[in-house]
Amino acid sequence: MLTAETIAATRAAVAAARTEGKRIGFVPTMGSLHEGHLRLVDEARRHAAFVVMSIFVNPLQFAPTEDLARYPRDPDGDAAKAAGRGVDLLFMPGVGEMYPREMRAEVIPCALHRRWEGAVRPGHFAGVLTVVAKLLNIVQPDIAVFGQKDVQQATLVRAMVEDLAIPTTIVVAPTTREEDGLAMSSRNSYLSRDERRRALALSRSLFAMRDSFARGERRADALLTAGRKVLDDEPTIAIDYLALADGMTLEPVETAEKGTVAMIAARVGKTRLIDNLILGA
Ligand code: PAJ
Repeated sequence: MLTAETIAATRAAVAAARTEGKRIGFVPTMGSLHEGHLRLVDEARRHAAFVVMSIFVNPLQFAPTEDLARYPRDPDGDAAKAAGRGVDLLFMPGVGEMYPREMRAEVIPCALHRRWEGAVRPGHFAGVLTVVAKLLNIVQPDIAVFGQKDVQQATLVRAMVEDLAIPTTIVVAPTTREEDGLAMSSRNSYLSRDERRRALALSRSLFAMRDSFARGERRADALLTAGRKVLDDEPTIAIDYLALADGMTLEPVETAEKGTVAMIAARVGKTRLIDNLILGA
């Protein structure tokens, strides 16, 4: 595996792969890699002969009150995992390489950024889209893979790529879960044993909604009641939202159909977790 810390070295390595006629696949991450990230690499490999991964904890997408300083970091472990999974080029820039000065231009997300995660984390998606646009410009991949786990992020990235005519195809890969259903997340490492157990209420509430949908329920309020019933058993977690949204626009729906997304965000202790499921998938 090649590694690069600069934009210039990354561009040179990608250019060399292109000269060999290889398609370029890209998986952007913030590191602290888990199986969910590595399956995105597998997905990129299905589309591309040269797979680039980036690891960059992007300060632009963290509010001053958020967990930037304590975000888990494991550069050596990550490099070993990326190499083991067949990443061809690992781009690990420092903050000074990505943001050598205050930014003079940023990406403004569409109105969708005001809902769900954006409502709780103002400025978050502007920071995400700005860094993703910059990374896509550095790597210039044919395809880039994002996780369904962050459905609003994936939806906004798709919209940006379409609206700004960025010549990269966005692929969204399914959420990887622990055996007991908990969606994998770098932030799971913050959870104590007891919090880890309580966090299962998130996926369980989504599974309850999925089961109710499978039994034929289509009314959003009834499906949400089924989800909330599970959460009522775990009153120590603080729900930010539990919602049913259109799979394309992420606007709330009153009637669910195949492709509707059930979404949840909640705080377990100090840790904020999100999860979602596509109904009927
Ligand atoms: P990060 O949280 O490290 O996630 C990197 C990618 O992995 C994202 O596309 C995310 O949706 C995906 N991912 C995380 N957990 C997953 C899981 N359990 N199953 C499937 N995919 C999963 O998301 C970011 O970083 C950043 O916002 C980034 C896009 C890199 C921009 O800074």
